Amino acid sequence: MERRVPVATHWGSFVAVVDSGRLVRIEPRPDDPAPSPIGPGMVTAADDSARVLRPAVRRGWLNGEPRTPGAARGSDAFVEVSWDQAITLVSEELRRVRAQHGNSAVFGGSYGWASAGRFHNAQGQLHRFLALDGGYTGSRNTYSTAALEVILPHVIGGHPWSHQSRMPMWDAIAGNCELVVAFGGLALKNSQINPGGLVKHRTQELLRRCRAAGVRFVNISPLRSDVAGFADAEWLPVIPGTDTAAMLGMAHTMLVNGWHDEDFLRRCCTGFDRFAAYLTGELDGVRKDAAWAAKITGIGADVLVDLARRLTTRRSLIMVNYAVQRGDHGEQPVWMSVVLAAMAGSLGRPGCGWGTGYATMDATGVAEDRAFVASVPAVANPVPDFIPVARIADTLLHPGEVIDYDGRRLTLPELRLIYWCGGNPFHHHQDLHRLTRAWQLPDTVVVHEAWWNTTAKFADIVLPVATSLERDDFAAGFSDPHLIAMPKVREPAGESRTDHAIFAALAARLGFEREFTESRSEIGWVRHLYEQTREKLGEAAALPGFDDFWRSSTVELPASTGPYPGSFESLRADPQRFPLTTPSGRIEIFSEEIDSFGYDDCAGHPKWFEPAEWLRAGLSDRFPLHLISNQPASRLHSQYDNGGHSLGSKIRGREPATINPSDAAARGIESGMIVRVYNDRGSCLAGVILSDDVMPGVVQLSTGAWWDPVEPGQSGTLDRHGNPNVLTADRPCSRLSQGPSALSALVDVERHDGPVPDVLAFAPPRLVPPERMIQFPPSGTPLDIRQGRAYVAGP
Ligand SMILES: Nc1nc2c(c(=O)[nH]1)N[C@H]1C(S)=C(S)[C@@H](COP(=O)(O)OP(=O)(O)OC[C@H]3O[C@@H](n4cnc5c(=O)[nH]c(N)nc54)[C@H](O)[C@@H]3O)O[C@H]1N2
Ligand SMILES: Nc1nc2c(c(=O)[nH]1)N[C@H]1C(S)=C(S)[C@@H](COP(=O)(O)OP(=O)(O)OC[C@H]3O[C@@H](n4cnc5c(=O)[nH]c(N)nc54)[C@H](O)[C@@H]3O)O[C@H]1N2
Ligand SMILES: [Mo]
Repeated sequence: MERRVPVATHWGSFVAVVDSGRLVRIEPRPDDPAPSPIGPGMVTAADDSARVLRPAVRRGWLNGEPRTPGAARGSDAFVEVSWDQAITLVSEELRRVRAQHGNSAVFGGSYGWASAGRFHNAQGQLHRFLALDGGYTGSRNTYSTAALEVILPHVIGGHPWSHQSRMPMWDAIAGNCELVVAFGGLALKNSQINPGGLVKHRTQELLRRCRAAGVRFVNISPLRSDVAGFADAEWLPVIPGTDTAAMLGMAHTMLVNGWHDEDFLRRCCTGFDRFAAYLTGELDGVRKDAAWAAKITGIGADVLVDLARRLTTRRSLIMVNYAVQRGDHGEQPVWMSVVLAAMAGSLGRPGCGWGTGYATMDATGVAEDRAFVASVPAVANPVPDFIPVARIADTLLHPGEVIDYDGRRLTLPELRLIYWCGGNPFHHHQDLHRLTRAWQLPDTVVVHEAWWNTTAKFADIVLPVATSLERDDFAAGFSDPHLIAMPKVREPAGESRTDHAIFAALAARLGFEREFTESRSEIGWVRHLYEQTREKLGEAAALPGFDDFWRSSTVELPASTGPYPGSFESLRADPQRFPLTTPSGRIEIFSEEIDSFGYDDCAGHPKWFEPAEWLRAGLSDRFPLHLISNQPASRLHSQYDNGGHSLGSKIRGREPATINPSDAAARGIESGMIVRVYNDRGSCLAGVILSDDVMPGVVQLSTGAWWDPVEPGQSGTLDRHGNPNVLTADRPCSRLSQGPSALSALVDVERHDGPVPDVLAFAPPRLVPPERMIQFPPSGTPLDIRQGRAYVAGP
C-alpha cells in the first residue's frame, strides 16, 4: 500500500511515495510555484552502489602503517568492521590523540552543508559531542562569503549576516526601484536553495513582478545567463575579478561631475575625502576614471559613464552576489559596492541602495528574518583555537606558522585527528592536489558519510550515516516562515545510523552519554525542540501541539517585522539617533581600524588590487581562459551528484563545461566533445557545451562533480569527471579575511582525442571482507598508532 510522506531538503519540500518500505518516487508539493527538479532525482541515489552500508576502516590505518605522505589515503582498500569495533577504534583514537597531543589536535571545523533538519544537524551534533569530550579546533566563516563576513562589520557594522535583513526586499524593489545593477547577476538556478528548507520557491515570481513594474536590470557578469531571460537585462560582460575597477570608474565619474550625494556622504559616512584622494589619483598618481576602468574591465568607458549617470539620476539599487567576493581580494568589491551606493544617493531609500546575495538562495530578498526556532543545544568549546575556514591545507602543511586574520595573529595548530561530518572537503576546497598532500599528514581521519564520495575514500574510518530520508526530524529554513515535519520515509540503508546515534554510542564508550543525549530518544529530542519553539513563540504563533504538527506536516510562523538594527533608512533619517555599530557610528568609507592593521593586501579604503590570476595577468599567455567555477544548476554542491537530475546533466558521463564558440573554434573544439581543462595545478575532463552566453575568454565549469583522480594521491593526476577544484588556487583573498579565492583561476582547454576513461567516481573503494582481519584489540585496550592495531592479511 502506498504511503505519502513529507520530505524537506535544502532545495525544497516534496512528498515521498513509499510502497512496502520502498521509496518509489519523490513528487513536488502542489503549493510550490517553482519546485526544484533536484528532489525527484534523489530516488535513484537512495540505494545506489555508492552507498556506504557498513562501518569501514582503511587497511593501512588498521595495520598501523606510519604516516606516508603522497600515498595511502585515497587509494587504499577498506576493511568492513562491526559497529562495536568501529566505536572502539574511534573512541580509543580520540582518547589517544587528546592524551598525547592535547584537545586542540582534534579538528572539528568540519565545514559543510549537510542536510535539512533542526535536530539531525551534522555540525550541531559533532560540535556538541567534541565539546563535551574536551574540545576541538574549530573554524571561522564560510566558503560562501568569508571575505564579506569579515569586511562588512568594519564597513556597515552589525553581525556579518545582518545584511539579510538590512537590504531591500523584492517587494520593496518592485514598488520603488527603477534600476538594478547586479554585479554577478541574479542566477535563478541558485534560488532553488534555501539552507534548512523551504516550502514555496518565490524568487522567480518576485523577479517577474519587478520586471512587470518596469524595473530595468543591468547584468554585469561573465555569463549572460546570470540573469533570467524574462528580466530582459542589459548584459555587460566583465573581465572576471575586475568589478572593483568598474565601480571605481563609476565612482570617479560621479565625483568629477558632482553627481554624488554629498549630503549623505557627509552626514552618514566617514572618510570620503581620503577615498576621494585615491579616486582622483592624488594619492598614487593614477586617476581611476572611466577610461582607466575600461582598460581593466573590458566594459567601454562611455558605458561606465552612462551607468554612473543613471545610477545617480534613477532610483537605483546596487547588488553584488557572493561569487564576486570568492576571489583574490574579494573584500574589495563588497566594500566598494557599499561606497558606490552611498555616493549614488540611493542608500537608505525604500527599495533602493545596496544589497548582496540576491537570488543566491530563495531567502535573500524574499523575507527579512523569521521567528525563533530551537536547535541542538550548543556546548561551549573549551578549546579557543580556530582557523579561518579555508586555511585547512595550510594548517595541516604548516603547523606552528603564524598568520594574520582580521587584525589578529593566529598560530596554526598541529592537527592529529580530523573529524568530518556533513561536509565534503574534496568537493569544496581549492587546489585538491595540495589538499591531498596535506591530508596525508594527520594520524587519523574520521568521516560520517552516506556515500563513498571522495572524502569518504580519503578517510581512515568511515561511519555510514542515515540520510535525511531515513530519520525523524523537522525543518526550518533561513528566513522561511514554515516549520516542516520530516518523518522518516524509510529505514536506513544497510547498517547506517544517524549522526546522533553514532555520537551517542561514542559518548557512552567515553563516559558522557547522559550529558550528550540528556536521556532523550531521537524522537524525544525532535518533540523537545518543537515544544521549545512553541513555548518561546507563545501567543504570537499559537503553534499546534507536536502530534498535530507531525500529522499536518507544515505550520506557518509569524513574519518578523523590522525595523532591524543598523537599518540604512534610519541612518539616513538621523545618524545621531540611529548610529551603526562601526567605530564611527557611520558607514566607513575609510576604516582607521583596517588601516591600522597595516596589511599590504587590504588598505584603509576600497582599492583596486590586481588579482594574481586574471585575463590581463602574465600567466594568461600560457593559460588564456578564466575559469568560472560557479554553483551547479543540477544539484547542491556535490550532494546528489549521483542523483538522477545531476547524472542527466552530464555529457558522456562528464560534468559540462561551457565556452564561447570563438574560443572553441580556435581550439578545434566542437559541441559535445570531451575536453581536457588544465593548468599547472591539475587537469580534468569535461563535456563541452558551446554558448554565446559565456563571454569570450571564459570557461564555465560548475563545482560538485565527485572528484575522480586516475591515480589518487599522485600529484597532478587527471580527474576523469570534471571537478574544477583540481584547477583552482588555494590562495587567501587577503590577510584580512583569509577567505577562499576559487574564482581567480586561469586555465586552458584542449580536445581530448584518444580513448575516454570510464568515470569511477561513483564506484565504492575495494572492500576487504572482515574475515581477513586476523587480530583486533579487545575493547578497552590502549591503541598506539606506531604499534599497529590490527593486522589484515592478503591483498
Ligand atoms: N571552486 C569552487 N569551490 C567552491 C565554491 C565555488 O564557488 N567554487 N563554492 C564554495 C561554497 S559557497 C560552499 S558553501 C562549499 C560547499 O561545500 P560542502 O558544504 O562541503 O558541499 P556539500 O556537497 O553540500 O557537502 C555536504 C556533504 O555532507 C553529506 N551529508 C549530507 N547530509 C548529511 C548528514 O546528515 N550527516 C552527514 N554525516 N553527512 C551528510 C553529503 O553527502 C555531502 O557529502 O563549496 C565551496 N567550494
Ligand atoms: N543550484 C544551486 N544553488 C545554490 C548552490 C548550489 O550548489 N546549487 N549553492 C548555494 C550556496 S552554498 C551559495 S554560497 C550560493 C552562491 O551564490 P553565488 O556565489 O552568487 O553563485 P555562483 O553560481 O557561484 O556565481 C554566480 C555568478 O557569478 C558570476 N561571477 C563569477 N565571478 C565573477 C566576477 O568576478 N565578476 C562578476 N561580475 N561576476 C562573476 C558567474 O558568472 C556566476 O555564474 O548559491 C547557493 N545556491
Ligand atoms: Mo556557499
